[in-house]
Amino acid sequence: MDTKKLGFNSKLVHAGDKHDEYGSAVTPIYQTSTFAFKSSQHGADLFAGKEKGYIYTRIGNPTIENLEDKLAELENGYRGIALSSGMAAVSTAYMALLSQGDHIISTAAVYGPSRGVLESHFTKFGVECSFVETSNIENIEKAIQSNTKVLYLETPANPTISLTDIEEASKVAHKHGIVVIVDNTFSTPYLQKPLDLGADVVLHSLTKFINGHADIVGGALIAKEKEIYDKLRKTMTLMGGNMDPHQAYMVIRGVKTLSLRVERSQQSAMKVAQFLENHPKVSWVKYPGLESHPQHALAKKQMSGFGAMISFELKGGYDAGTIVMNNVHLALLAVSLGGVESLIQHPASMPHAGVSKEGREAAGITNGLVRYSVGIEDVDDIINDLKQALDKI
Ligand code: LCS
Repeated sequence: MDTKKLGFNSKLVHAGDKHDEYGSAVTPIYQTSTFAFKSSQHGADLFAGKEKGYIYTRIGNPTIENLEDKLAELENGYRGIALSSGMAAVSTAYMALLSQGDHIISTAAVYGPSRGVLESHFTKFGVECSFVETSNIENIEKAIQSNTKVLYLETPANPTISLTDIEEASKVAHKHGIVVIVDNTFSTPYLQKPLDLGADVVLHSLTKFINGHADIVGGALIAKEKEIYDKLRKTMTLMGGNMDPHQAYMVIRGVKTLSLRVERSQQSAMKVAQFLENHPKVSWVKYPGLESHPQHALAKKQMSGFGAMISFELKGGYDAGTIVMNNVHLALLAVSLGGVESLIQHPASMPHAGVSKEGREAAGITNGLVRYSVGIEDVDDIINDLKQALDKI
Protein backbone atom coordinates (compact mmCIF):
# COMPACT_ATOMS: atom_id res chain seq x y z
CA MET A 1 0.00 0.00 0.00
CA ASP A 2 1.30 3.46 -0.87
CA THR A 3 0.82 5.21 2.46
CA LYS A 4 2.10 8.52 1.02
CA LYS A 5 -1.39 9.13 -0.42
CA LEU A 6 -3.14 8.52 2.93
CA GLY A 7 -4.23 11.10 5.49
CA PHE A 8 -2.16 11.96 8.57
CA ASN A 9 -3.96 9.60 10.98
CA SER A 10 -3.71 6.68 8.57
CA LYS A 11 0.01 7.40 8.16
CA LEU A 12 0.41 7.36 11.95
CA VAL A 13 -0.94 3.83 12.01
CA HIS A 14 0.47 2.35 8.79
CA ALA A 15 3.37 4.32 7.28
CA GLY A 16 6.63 2.40 7.06
CA ASP A 17 5.19 -0.77 8.61
CA LYS A 18 6.86 -4.07 7.73
CA HIS A 19 4.73 -7.20 8.00
CA ASP A 20 6.67 -10.47 8.26
CA GLU A 21 6.03 -13.79 6.52
CA TYR A 22 3.67 -14.84 9.36
CA GLY A 23 1.46 -11.83 8.71
CA SER A 24 2.40 -9.96 11.89
CA ALA A 25 0.10 -7.00 12.47
CA VAL A 26 2.99 -4.89 13.73
CA THR A 27 6.63 -4.71 12.75
CA PRO A 28 8.55 -7.24 14.88
CA ILE A 29 11.50 -6.15 17.02
CA TYR A 30 14.55 -7.24 15.03
CA GLN A 31 16.70 -7.40 18.15
CA THR A 32 19.92 -8.30 16.39
CA SER A 33 23.23 -6.49 16.12
CA THR A 34 24.20 -7.96 12.76
CA PHE A 35 22.70 -9.58 9.63
CA ALA A 36 24.17 -12.65 7.90
CA PHE A 37 25.05 -12.27 4.22
CA LYS A 38 23.81 -15.00 1.86
CA SER A 39 27.21 -15.12 0.12
CA SER A 40 30.35 -13.03 -0.21
CA GLN A 41 28.84 -11.44 -3.35
CA HIS A 42 25.69 -10.52 -1.39
CA GLY A 43 27.85 -8.88 1.30
CA ALA A 44 29.86 -7.02 -1.32
CA ASP A 45 26.68 -5.77 -3.05
CA LEU A 46 25.19 -4.55 0.20
CA PHE A 47 28.34 -2.60 1.08
CA ALA A 48 28.52 -1.16 -2.43
CA GLY A 49 24.87 -0.09 -2.20
CA LYS A 50 24.00 -2.20 -5.26
CA GLU A 51 21.45 -4.17 -3.29
CA LYS A 52 19.05 -3.02 -0.56
CA GLY A 53 19.32 -4.84 2.75
CA TYR A 54 20.76 -4.77 6.22
CA ILE A 55 24.39 -5.09 7.34
CA TYR A 56 24.71 -3.99 10.97
CA THR A 57 22.21 -2.35 13.33
CA ARG A 58 24.20 0.88 13.80
CA ILE A 59 23.93 1.34 10.02
CA GLY A 60 20.34 0.14 9.62
CA ASN A 61 17.72 -2.25 11.01
CA PRO A 62 14.15 -3.06 9.85
CA THR A 63 12.44 -1.99 13.10
CA ILE A 64 14.38 1.27 13.25
CA GLU A 65 13.76 1.85 9.54
CA ASN A 66 10.01 1.44 10.10
CA LEU A 67 10.10 4.33 12.56
CA GLU A 68 12.35 6.44 10.32
CA ASP A 69 10.04 5.96 7.33
CA LYS A 70 6.95 6.73 9.40
CA LEU A 71 8.43 9.97 10.74
CA ALA A 72 9.63 11.05 7.28
CA GLU A 73 6.10 10.59 5.89
CA LEU A 74 4.52 12.44 8.81
CA GLU A 75 6.87 15.43 8.35
CA ASN A 76 6.68 15.35 4.50
CA GLY A 77 10.43 14.79 4.38
CA TYR A 78 12.79 12.87 2.11
CA ARG A 79 13.99 10.42 4.77
CA GLY A 80 14.40 10.19 8.54
CA ILE A 81 17.06 9.04 10.98
CA ALA A 82 16.25 7.70 14.45
CA LEU A 83 18.77 8.31 17.22
CA SER A 84 19.36 7.27 20.82
CA SER A 85 18.11 10.58 22.28
CA GLY A 86 16.98 14.06 21.30
CA MET A 87 20.44 15.32 22.25
CA ALA A 88 22.04 12.71 19.96
CA ALA A 89 19.93 14.24 17.18
CA VAL A 90 21.00 17.77 18.16
CA SER A 91 24.73 17.01 18.30
CA THR A 92 24.63 14.87 15.15
CA ALA A 93 22.99 17.73 13.26
CA TYR A 94 25.60 20.25 14.51
CA MET A 95 28.45 17.84 13.73
CA ALA A 96 27.15 17.12 10.22
CA LEU A 97 26.41 20.70 9.19
CA LEU A 98 29.15 22.76 10.88
CA SER A 99 32.91 22.83 10.28
CA GLN A 100 35.78 24.71 11.90
CA GLY A 101 35.33 28.45 11.42
CA ASP A 102 31.58 28.20 10.71
CA HIS A 103 28.95 30.23 12.54
CA ILE A 104 25.54 29.13 13.83
CA ILE A 105 22.62 31.35 14.86
CA SER A 106 20.24 29.80 17.38
CA THR A 107 17.06 30.78 19.20
CA ALA A 108 18.33 32.06 22.58
CA ALA A 109 15.74 30.23 24.67
CA VAL A 110 16.27 26.74 23.24
CA TYR A 111 16.28 23.64 25.42
CA GLY A 112 19.33 24.31 27.67
CA PRO A 113 21.64 21.49 26.48
CA SER A 114 20.97 22.29 22.77
CA ARG A 115 22.65 25.63 23.53
CA GLY A 116 25.08 24.22 26.11
CA VAL A 117 26.68 21.68 23.80
CA LEU A 118 27.50 24.47 21.32
CA GLU A 119 29.04 26.63 24.03
CA SER A 120 30.96 23.87 25.80
CA HIS A 121 31.97 21.57 22.93
CA PHE A 122 31.57 23.05 19.46
CA THR A 123 33.42 26.25 20.36
CA LYS A 124 36.39 23.95 21.16
CA PHE A 125 36.46 23.05 17.47
CA GLY A 126 36.31 26.68 16.34
CA VAL A 127 32.55 27.02 15.75
CA GLU A 128 31.14 30.49 16.48
CA CYS A 129 27.61 30.80 17.94
CA SER A 130 25.10 33.65 18.30
CA PHE A 131 21.99 33.21 20.44
CA VAL A 132 19.26 35.67 19.51
CA GLU A 133 15.57 36.24 20.16
CA THR A 134 14.47 34.69 16.85
CA SER A 135 10.82 35.72 17.35
CA ASN A 136 12.04 38.99 15.87
CA ILE A 137 13.24 38.20 12.32
CA GLU A 138 15.36 41.37 12.27
CA ASN A 139 17.53 39.86 15.00
CA ILE A 140 18.30 36.92 12.69
CA GLU A 141 19.15 39.22 9.78
CA LYS A 142 21.48 41.28 11.98
CA ALA A 143 23.27 38.19 13.29
CA ILE A 144 24.10 36.76 9.84
CA GLN A 145 27.83 36.71 9.05
CA SER A 146 29.70 35.60 5.92
CA ASN A 147 30.51 32.28 7.70
CA THR A 148 26.95 31.57 8.96
CA LYS A 149 26.01 28.04 7.91
CA VAL A 150 23.10 27.05 10.19
CA LEU A 151 20.01 28.70 11.64
CA TYR A 152 18.67 26.61 14.53
CA LEU A 153 15.11 27.37 15.63
CA GLU A 154 13.00 25.98 18.44
CA THR A 155 9.34 26.98 18.17
CA PRO A 156 7.52 26.95 20.53
CA ALA A 157 10.68 27.30 22.62
CA ASN A 158 11.36 25.47 25.87
CA PRO A 159 10.31 26.77 28.43
CA THR A 160 9.34 30.30 27.35
CA ILE A 161 6.73 29.19 24.74
CA SER A 162 7.93 31.95 22.41
CA LEU A 163 7.35 31.35 18.69
CA THR A 164 9.46 32.00 15.60
CA ASP A 165 7.97 32.49 12.13
CA ILE A 166 9.50 29.47 10.33
CA GLU A 167 8.51 30.66 6.85
CA GLU A 168 9.96 34.16 7.24
CA ALA A 169 13.10 32.95 9.03
CA SER A 170 13.73 30.34 6.30
CA LYS A 171 13.37 32.96 3.54
CA VAL A 172 15.98 35.14 5.21
CA ALA A 173 18.34 32.21 5.83
CA HIS A 174 18.03 30.80 2.32
CA LYS A 175 18.97 34.15 0.76
CA HIS A 176 22.37 33.54 2.37
CA GLY A 177 22.60 29.79 1.69
CA ILE A 178 22.05 28.99 5.39
CA VAL A 179 20.56 25.60 6.37
CA VAL A 180 17.49 25.86 8.64
CA ILE A 181 16.93 23.28 11.40
CA VAL A 182 13.69 23.36 13.41
CA ASP A 183 13.24 21.53 16.71
CA ASN A 184 9.58 20.46 16.38
CA THR A 185 9.42 18.59 19.71
CA PHE A 186 6.70 20.79 21.28
CA SER A 187 4.35 20.76 18.29
CA THR A 188 4.95 17.43 16.54
CA PRO A 189 4.00 17.11 12.85
CA TYR A 190 0.37 16.83 13.95
CA LEU A 191 0.36 20.57 14.70
CA GLN A 192 3.24 22.03 12.69
CA LYS A 193 5.16 20.93 9.58
CA PRO A 194 8.41 22.92 9.42
CA LEU A 195 9.59 21.34 6.13
CA ASP A 196 6.40 22.57 4.39
CA LEU A 197 7.12 26.03 5.81
CA GLY A 198 10.62 26.15 4.32
CA ALA A 199 12.94 24.46 6.85
CA ASP A 200 15.57 21.98 5.67
CA VAL A 201 15.77 19.68 8.69
CA VAL A 202 13.28 18.80 11.42
CA LEU A 203 14.55 17.59 14.76
CA HIS A 204 12.69 15.76 17.52
CA SER A 205 13.13 14.58 21.03
CA LEU A 206 10.93 11.50 20.55
CA THR A 207 10.98 11.15 24.33
CA LYS A 208 8.12 13.66 24.40
CA PHE A 209 4.79 13.75 22.50
CA ILE A 210 5.81 11.43 19.65
CA ASN A 211 6.36 8.45 21.95
CA GLY A 212 4.03 9.96 24.53
CA HIS A 213 4.28 7.43 27.34
CA ALA A 214 7.32 8.56 29.37
CA ASP A 215 9.00 5.18 28.93
CA ILE A 216 11.85 5.76 26.45
CA VAL A 217 14.40 8.41 25.46
CA GLY A 218 14.89 8.89 21.71
CA GLY A 219 15.52 11.40 18.95
CA ALA A 220 15.06 11.90 15.22
CA LEU A 221 16.23 14.00 12.29
CA ILE A 222 14.16 14.32 9.12
CA ALA A 223 15.68 15.99 6.07
CA LYS A 224 13.80 17.57 3.22
CA GLU A 225 16.38 16.62 0.59
CA LYS A 226 18.90 13.88 -0.16
CA GLU A 227 22.06 15.97 0.04
CA ILE A 228 21.57 17.01 3.67
CA TYR A 229 20.07 13.62 4.57
CA ASP A 230 23.25 11.87 3.36
CA LYS A 231 25.43 14.14 5.52
CA LEU A 232 23.25 13.52 8.59
CA ARG A 233 23.09 9.75 8.01
CA LYS A 234 26.85 9.47 7.56
CA THR A 235 27.50 11.46 10.75
CA MET A 236 25.03 9.39 12.79
CA THR A 237 26.60 6.15 11.58
CA LEU A 238 30.15 7.35 12.30
CA MET A 239 29.40 8.99 15.65
CA GLY A 240 27.27 6.02 16.73
CA GLY A 241 24.17 7.80 18.02
CA ASN A 242 21.82 5.13 16.61
CA MET A 243 18.57 4.05 18.18
CA ASP A 244 18.09 0.52 19.52
CA PRO A 245 15.46 -1.76 17.85
CA HIS A 246 13.48 -2.17 21.08
CA GLN A 247 13.41 1.59 21.58
CA ALA A 248 12.17 1.98 17.98
CA TYR A 249 9.39 -0.56 18.59
CA MET A 250 8.22 1.41 21.64
CA VAL A 251 8.10 4.67 19.68
CA ILE A 252 6.26 3.04 16.76
CA ARG A 253 3.66 1.82 19.26
CA GLY A 254 3.43 5.21 20.96
CA VAL A 255 3.21 7.38 17.86
CA LYS A 256 0.15 5.57 16.47
CA THR A 257 -2.05 7.47 18.95
CA LEU A 258 -0.26 10.83 18.55
CA SER A 259 -3.22 12.77 17.19
CA LEU A 260 -5.66 11.33 19.76
CA ARG A 261 -3.36 12.16 22.65
CA VAL A 262 -2.35 15.64 21.43
CA GLU A 263 -5.95 16.52 20.57
CA ARG A 264 -7.19 15.71 24.05
CA SER A 265 -4.22 17.31 25.80
CA GLN A 266 -4.52 20.54 23.84
CA GLN A 267 -8.27 20.81 24.46
CA SER A 268 -7.54 20.55 28.18
CA ALA A 269 -4.52 22.88 27.90
CA MET A 270 -6.76 25.67 26.60
CA LYS A 271 -9.04 25.30 29.65
CA VAL A 272 -6.09 25.09 32.05
CA ALA A 273 -4.52 28.21 30.48
CA GLN A 274 -7.81 30.12 30.82
CA PHE A 275 -8.14 29.00 34.45
CA LEU A 276 -4.60 30.18 35.21
CA GLU A 277 -5.07 33.48 33.38
CA ASN A 278 -8.00 34.31 35.66
CA HIS A 279 -6.26 33.21 38.86
CA PRO A 280 -5.28 36.04 41.27
CA LYS A 281 -1.94 34.43 42.20
CA VAL A 282 -0.77 34.17 38.59
CA SER A 283 0.74 37.26 36.94
CA TRP A 284 0.82 35.98 33.35
CA VAL A 285 0.29 32.84 31.28
CA LYS A 286 2.11 31.96 28.05
CA TYR A 287 0.03 29.61 25.90
CA PRO A 288 -0.13 30.06 22.09
CA GLY A 289 -3.90 29.56 22.15
CA LEU A 290 -4.56 32.58 24.39
CA GLU A 291 -5.21 35.91 22.70
CA SER A 292 -2.81 37.42 25.24
CA HIS A 293 0.10 35.41 23.78
CA PRO A 294 2.19 38.02 21.91
CA GLN A 295 2.37 35.70 18.89
CA HIS A 296 -1.16 34.32 18.90
CA ALA A 297 -1.60 35.38 15.26
CA LEU A 298 1.60 33.57 14.23
CA ALA A 299 0.45 30.48 16.14
CA LYS A 300 -2.77 30.49 14.10
CA LYS A 301 -0.76 30.88 10.89
CA GLN A 302 1.86 28.19 11.31
CA MET A 303 0.30 25.70 13.75
CA SER A 304 -2.93 23.78 13.28
CA GLY A 305 -3.42 23.62 17.08
CA PHE A 306 -1.83 25.21 20.12
CA GLY A 307 -0.30 22.20 21.84
CA ALA A 308 -0.20 21.11 25.45
CA MET A 309 2.65 23.15 26.93
CA ILE A 310 1.92 26.11 29.21
CA SER A 311 4.26 28.43 31.09
CA PHE A 312 3.01 30.77 33.79
CA GLU A 313 4.45 33.18 36.30
CA LEU A 314 3.49 33.15 39.98
CA LYS A 315 3.19 36.56 41.64
CA GLY A 316 4.90 35.11 44.73
CA GLY A 317 8.12 34.34 42.82
CA TYR A 318 10.53 31.60 43.84
CA ASP A 319 8.87 30.67 47.17
CA ALA A 320 5.43 30.44 45.58
CA GLY A 321 6.98 28.14 42.97
CA THR A 322 8.27 25.72 45.58
CA ILE A 323 4.91 25.76 47.43
CA VAL A 324 3.05 24.79 44.25
CA MET A 325 5.63 22.06 43.49
CA ASN A 326 5.22 20.58 46.98
CA ASN A 327 1.42 20.61 46.89
CA VAL A 328 0.37 19.19 43.53
CA HIS A 329 -0.89 15.62 43.79
CA LEU A 330 -2.08 14.66 40.30
CA ALA A 331 0.68 16.26 38.22
CA LEU A 332 4.05 14.57 38.62
CA LEU A 333 6.83 16.88 39.75
CA ALA A 334 9.26 16.00 36.97
CA VAL A 335 11.29 17.23 34.03
CA SER A 336 10.41 16.06 30.52
CA LEU A 337 7.04 16.63 28.89
CA GLY A 338 4.57 15.35 26.33
CA GLY A 339 3.43 12.17 28.09
CA VAL A 340 -0.08 10.98 28.89
CA GLU A 341 0.53 12.04 32.48
CA SER A 342 0.55 15.75 33.42
CA LEU A 343 3.98 16.98 34.51
CA ILE A 344 4.90 20.17 36.34
CA GLN A 345 8.26 21.77 36.99
CA HIS A 346 9.75 24.99 38.35
CA PRO A 347 12.85 25.87 36.28
CA ALA A 348 14.38 28.29 38.84
CA SER A 349 14.49 25.71 41.65
CA MET A 350 14.97 22.63 39.47
CA PRO A 351 16.72 22.33 36.05
CA HIS A 352 18.06 25.92 36.01
CA ALA A 353 19.01 26.05 39.72
CA GLY A 354 22.70 25.91 38.76
CA VAL A 355 22.39 28.89 36.38
CA SER A 356 23.03 32.41 37.78
CA LYS A 357 20.01 34.67 38.35
CA GLU A 358 21.29 36.97 35.54
CA GLY A 359 21.76 33.99 33.20
CA ARG A 360 18.26 32.74 33.97
CA GLU A 361 16.71 36.15 33.41
CA ALA A 362 18.55 36.59 30.09
CA ALA A 363 16.93 33.33 28.95
CA GLY A 364 13.50 34.49 30.19
CA ILE A 365 13.49 32.12 33.16
CA THR A 366 12.07 34.16 36.00
CA ASN A 367 11.85 33.01 39.63
CA GLY A 368 8.12 32.41 39.58
CA LEU A 369 8.03 30.62 36.19
CA VAL A 370 6.26 27.27 36.18
CA ARG A 371 6.07 24.93 33.18
CA TYR A 372 3.13 22.57 32.83
CA SER A 373 2.80 19.70 30.35
CA VAL A 374 -0.89 18.88 30.14
CA GLY A 375 -1.64 15.14 30.03
CA ILE A 376 -4.77 13.24 29.04
CA GLU A 377 -6.36 12.98 32.49
CA ASP A 378 -9.82 14.54 33.08
CA VAL A 379 -9.41 18.29 32.76
CA ASP A 380 -11.44 18.93 35.94
CA ASP A 381 -8.96 16.84 37.92
CA ILE A 382 -6.03 18.76 36.39
CA ILE A 383 -7.59 22.14 37.24
CA ASN A 384 -8.68 21.10 40.76
CA ASP A 385 -5.18 19.84 41.49
CA LEU A 386 -3.64 23.15 40.41
CA LYS A 387 -6.32 25.15 42.24
CA GLN A 388 -5.70 23.50 45.61
CA ALA A 389 -1.90 23.86 45.18
CA LEU A 390 -2.26 27.59 44.31
CA ASP A 391 -4.52 28.04 47.38
CA LYS A 392 -1.58 26.98 49.57
CA ILE A 393 0.51 30.04 48.56
N1 LCS B 1 14.63 19.47 22.29
C1 LCS B 1 13.68 19.86 23.15
C2 LCS B 1 12.73 20.94 22.75
C3 LCS B 1 13.58 19.27 24.40
O1 LCS B 1 12.61 19.68 25.24
C4 LCS B 1 14.52 18.26 24.76
C5 LCS B 1 14.47 17.62 26.11
C6 LCS B 1 15.50 17.88 23.84
C7 LCS B 1 15.52 18.50 22.60
C8 LCS B 1 16.50 16.81 24.13
O2 LCS B 1 15.90 15.57 24.06
P1 LCS B 1 16.30 14.25 24.91
O3 LCS B 1 17.76 14.00 24.66
O4 LCS B 1 16.05 14.56 26.35
O5 LCS B 1 15.44 13.19 24.34
N2 LCS B 1 13.71 18.33 27.06
C9 LCS B 1 13.63 18.07 28.33
C10 LCS B 1 12.94 18.89 29.25
O6 LCS B 1 12.33 19.92 28.97
N3 LCS B 1 13.05 18.38 30.45
O7 LCS B 1 13.80 17.22 30.44
C11 LCS B 1 14.24 16.96 29.09
